[in-house]
Amino acid sequence: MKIQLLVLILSISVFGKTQNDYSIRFDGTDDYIDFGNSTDFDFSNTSFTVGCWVKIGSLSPLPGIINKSDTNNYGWFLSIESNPGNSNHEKFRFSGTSSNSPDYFNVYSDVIYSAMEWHHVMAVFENGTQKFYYDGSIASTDNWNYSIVNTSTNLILGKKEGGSFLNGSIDDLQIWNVPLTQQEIQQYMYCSPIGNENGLIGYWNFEEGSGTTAIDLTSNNNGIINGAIYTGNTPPSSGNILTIDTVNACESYTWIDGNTYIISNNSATVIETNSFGCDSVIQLNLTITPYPNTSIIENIPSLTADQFASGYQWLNCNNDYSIIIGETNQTFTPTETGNYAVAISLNGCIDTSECIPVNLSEINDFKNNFVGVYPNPVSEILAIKGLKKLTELENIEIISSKGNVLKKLEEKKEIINIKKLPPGLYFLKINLKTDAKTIKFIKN
Ligand SMILES: [Ca+2]
Ligand SMILES: [Ca+2]
Repeated sequence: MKIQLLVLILSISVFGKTQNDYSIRFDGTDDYIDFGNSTDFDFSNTSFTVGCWVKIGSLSPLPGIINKSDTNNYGWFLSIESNPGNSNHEKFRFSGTSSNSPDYFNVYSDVIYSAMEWHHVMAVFENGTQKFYYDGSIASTDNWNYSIVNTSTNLILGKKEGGSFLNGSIDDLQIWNVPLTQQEIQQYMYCSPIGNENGLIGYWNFEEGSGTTAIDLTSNNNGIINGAIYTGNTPPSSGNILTIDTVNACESYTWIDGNTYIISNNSATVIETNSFGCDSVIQLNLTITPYPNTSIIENIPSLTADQFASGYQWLNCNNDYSIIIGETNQTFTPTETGNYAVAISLNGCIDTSECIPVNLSEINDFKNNFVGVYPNPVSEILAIKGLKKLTELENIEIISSKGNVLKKLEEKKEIINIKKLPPGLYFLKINLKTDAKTIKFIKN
């Protein structure tokens, strides 16, 4: 019977991280994130949607947020309007500019911003229709039928080209090359995208927590962080809703989907509802390592593990599988009769062999059985003591002092008549299958 003594699971990740842990904070002096000058962000007259969660620390000076326009304001940008005396002063603004006349559009949030609050700003451009959504509600629209000028300016978060730096925090920056509906905007406001949604061409959730790379979860355009820092102050969005559950297991693993996997798997997914009521995808990344072979080669009294492995520990089955101190080699030779097993460690997985009985009392070696001759010197009858216990006996030889074999006995004969031998020195050689013993005697 094989007893599974030790089962080691290498490591199991702690998953369930469906919270939003970080946003990115800009100091209002010189911090920004540069996403480069990708044509992904040139829309001309094709539809797109852009926005983020934003929390402004100070409205003075009035900052840019996300910008793809040049110093002449050609291109598009999301900022806060700075125009004292204008009814839109200190409201969020989304603008695009063309070389045609009328040469720009503006859409605004409907309320003047109150500092130090998280708000969700999302703007949609369609040729002929532009909309500004503030906290998921439509705030204003414009109708403009021209193409936005494509600029060679890099896409920058945290400042307006030629304008002011942002003093505040940003999270869940998204750019889509499709016009999102209000329902979709409300959905992605709380339930963050994963990054593989159709039409999503840039999504940065700022969950790195450290470093100078803002990873684009659409894999298109990572940003280089210049001075901005991660903070734990986050908006009420779900953050990461794709969680990779990395598991290393031995032999097999039963996952939360109820399936027992016996080979590695990196595609299984389950969908759970997280604390925001959002569908949270958990994807398995499982590596299965087989247990080592635990067969034992029996060469009684020695036992040898068949498997070449990184570790061995021999165990005493008769004593509750206690460790036999110091017996950590591939081969083990017990000094007592008993039942023995070995725990074998390979690639981080440990398995234990079945117990092998070793009965030393049945072992016919000279180490465990006294064999001698008497009387010595002898005149006529030579008796061999202990011969009966040797079950592996091959033969018994009487050898002269010059090395000649004078007599060879194939049977287990305890009494030998040596009356005919001339007086002198002789040797009695007892040959076992794997051992031999020579005893000197004198014939009178
Ligand atoms: Ca975040
Ligand atoms: Ca700085």
